[in-house]
Amino acid sequence: MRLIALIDMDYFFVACEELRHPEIKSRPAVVGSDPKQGEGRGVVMTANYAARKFGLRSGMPIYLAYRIKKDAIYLPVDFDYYEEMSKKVMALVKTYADKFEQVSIDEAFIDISSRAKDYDAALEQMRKLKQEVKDKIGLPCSIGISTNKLVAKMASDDAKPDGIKLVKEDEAKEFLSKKPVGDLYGVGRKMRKVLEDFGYKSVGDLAKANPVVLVERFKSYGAELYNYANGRDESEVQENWEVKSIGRERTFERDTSDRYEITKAIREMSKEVGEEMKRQGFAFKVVTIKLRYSNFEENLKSRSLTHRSVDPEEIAQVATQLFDKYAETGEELRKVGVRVSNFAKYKGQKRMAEYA
Ligand code: DCP
Ligand code: CA
Ligand code: CA
Repeated sequence: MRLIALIDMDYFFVACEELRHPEIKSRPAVVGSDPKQGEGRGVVMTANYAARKFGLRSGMPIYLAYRIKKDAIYLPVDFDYYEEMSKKVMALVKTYADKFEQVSIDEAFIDISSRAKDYDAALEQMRKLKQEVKDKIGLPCSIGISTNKLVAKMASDDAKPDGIKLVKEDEAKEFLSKKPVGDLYGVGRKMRKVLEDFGYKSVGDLAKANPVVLVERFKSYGAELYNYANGRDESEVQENWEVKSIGRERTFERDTSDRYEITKAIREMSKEVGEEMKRQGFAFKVVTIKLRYSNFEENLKSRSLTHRSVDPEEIAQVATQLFDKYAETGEELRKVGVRVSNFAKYKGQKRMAEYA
């Protein structure tokens, strides 16, 4: 029997902040952009559970959060620190794994089949892991355990916060069936609406649907939906997690502040990067632009997508947006660069492989 667990850190960025600022514990706290007294742009990256009680959520405009809860604690984002904590957590998680696949900064799948001979053993090991993460690192996490990745992931959502949930193979279908269709792994907001309009309100509705109809409506995605709704997922925990990057840089013949010329260069480089990425069969999650000014000052700006993408067009889009957002108007540029990073091996038509 396969046994797979998904470890996901609870309210990760704020939990990291609580660790170094214990005084904010138990108070509503948010990591995100500066709310600037309700005038701030940007969003809430995450909120602790005390803040979630007031409706504060990841992705919510920061000014809105501020209107709802002025006296919450608003903290700026410190990625380097969260990365450092993430590395510590992942190193520990790895020691419990036959196979280890990190899928985002705060989340990893592990295959524990050869170490845990049955459900009880799996539970016991994961309890120990959870305790160790708490004792050695000081952070709370939630763990889902099942016989495949899909159900392990959804079990971990159920276990939140600070819990463990085991869903046995013969319980998986029942476990999933009551969930709203939007909770099914890989179903985003748009897809949820489409599915609901077709009358599939719960995962159970999808599981009972005629697969032929689903494939007619949604092509290969329909088949995947049907399998997922029925708790079936054969995909393996992918050990060969690679982090690498592909980039291009261009130095202008003469320093320029001409937006047209610069974005044209960005688009061309994005296209090249996209082609190279395709050739290598990878997907990216982070787009970075490099701006070097006439005075040789250099500026790197990145954006992380919420999903992994293989779309070259998206590189150009994000890179141009970054340029428009961060380039100082009128400043002349000597050089501009585009880079994509944070790859996972791209396995064919895997539209639902958006774990992060
Ligand atoms: N994050 C982000 N942008 C988002 C969502 C999340 O930058 N739209 C960041 C902040 C989170 C971290 O990624 O702390 C992990 O995201 P999760 O979705 O796992 O959410 P949390 O860990 O914050 O909360 P939960 O306890 O629900 O897992
Ligand atoms: Ca999390
Ligand atoms: Ca996560």
